Amino acid sequence: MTTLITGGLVVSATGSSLQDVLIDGERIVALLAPGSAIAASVQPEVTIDARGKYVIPGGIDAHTHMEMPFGGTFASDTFETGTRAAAWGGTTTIVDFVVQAHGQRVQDQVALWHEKAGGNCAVDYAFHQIIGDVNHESLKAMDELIGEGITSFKLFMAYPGVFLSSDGQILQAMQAGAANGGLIMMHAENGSAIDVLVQQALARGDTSPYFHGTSRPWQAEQEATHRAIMLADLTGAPLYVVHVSAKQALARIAEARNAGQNVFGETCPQYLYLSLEEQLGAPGFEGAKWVCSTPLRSRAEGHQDELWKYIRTGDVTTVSTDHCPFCMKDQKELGIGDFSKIPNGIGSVEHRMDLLFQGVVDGRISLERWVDVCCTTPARMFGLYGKKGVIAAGADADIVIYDPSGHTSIGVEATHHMNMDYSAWEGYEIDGHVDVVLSRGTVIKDGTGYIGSKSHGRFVKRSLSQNLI
Ligand code: DUC
Ligand code: ZN
Ligand code: ZN
Repeated sequence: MTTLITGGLVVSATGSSLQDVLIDGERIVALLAPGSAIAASVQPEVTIDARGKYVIPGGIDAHTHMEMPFGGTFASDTFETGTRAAAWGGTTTIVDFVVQAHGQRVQDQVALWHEKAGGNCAVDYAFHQIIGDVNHESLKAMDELIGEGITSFKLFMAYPGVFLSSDGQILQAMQAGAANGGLIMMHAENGSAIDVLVQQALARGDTSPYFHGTSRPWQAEQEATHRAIMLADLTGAPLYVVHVSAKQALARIAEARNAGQNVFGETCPQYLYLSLEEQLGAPGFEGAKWVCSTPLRSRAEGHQDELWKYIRTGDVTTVSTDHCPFCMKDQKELGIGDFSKIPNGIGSVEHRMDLLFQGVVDGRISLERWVDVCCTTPARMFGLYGKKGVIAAGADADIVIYDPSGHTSIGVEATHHMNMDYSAWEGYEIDGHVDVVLSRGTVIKDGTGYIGSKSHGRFVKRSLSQNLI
């Protein structure tokens, strides 16, 4: 089947131009100058009119947790519901985290994740590996996983007793990464200090969701970020710091990058738009909707504006969602009277492309930077580039036709397709709209809605990062 997307403005990370995009089967085969003799000679089976719209690579959300076990419950989106929501929102690849906790075998967990995702995904998917128990066997598994297309490994400096690695364990895992080329991803918060602050807050009777934020202060994030950077420097491992929310942590990342170190920062839409005061501080138990870690930061301290700035400077390398949704009923409610029992996470996989496009409309980032942080650099960062993240001959035809004159109202009733009983983004109005979404040449969302299938998405083996300095 051949498809020609005509008349759209093709936006890449480096520039924008009017081009027709020719697709044959699952791949892009050519970009054609509109009105040229060659373009006129093409007789596609399907033509999609993209005049007045942007034609961009499908979004890559490099940080999701479908069905993640957390705090005695599971993230409420399955691979089926979560990837369908991703498709609605113009994300055509997710990279989800296989979880290895203490006492578990890495390879057993990888098999479990393949079982959960296989045959259930609306869009293509890949995996990172969480190493929650660094030991001889899991270090050996890191080498094996590189050959299986799982080329990045997340470690935790938070959650003592569950996922936290000691500095010695981090050092060992980084040495393994430096040797095998894998990318070390870090949840950088000082978990031991935070645990004491949490216990002290609860003892004072400060039990509401707001105190989740105040017991995870920016100092705990900056300190851990600094420690991770130093250990990476010591071992020569590249380092990707996930879900950075504190401006001070990003300043440290920027400093390491300026010194030439292979250090990268990721942030998420919630840290760009939402705050400690407005969301976590909402009346009663409402703030539980926004309990995630790292936490939302104070607007008075100006973290949000600084994070946008770091997207412009390039020190924020990618914007992912850390999609880890929980319903209020029976899930977030586990923490009524004790914020430390609220499952951590926010659902945004459906809204990332729109929320970041609003940053373009608001003059915070350029059109090209939008595509760069949401599509192209995630592909390069995680060994998907060429196949994903770019509109070029030979690439998978993962394409979003985005309407800058359209409108998207976000909310549970309005547009939401994630398996959640609330929206962290209720009432957000976006000056743009995901019109048509193609995954490997197949239209999976059009003006009528989602028209894909759960058997469409395939596991993508990733190569080593293509984005090191
Ligand atoms: N942070 C979250 O908010 N949820 C899942 C895990 C994490 O690190
Ligand atoms: Zn994390
Ligand atoms: Zn996460």
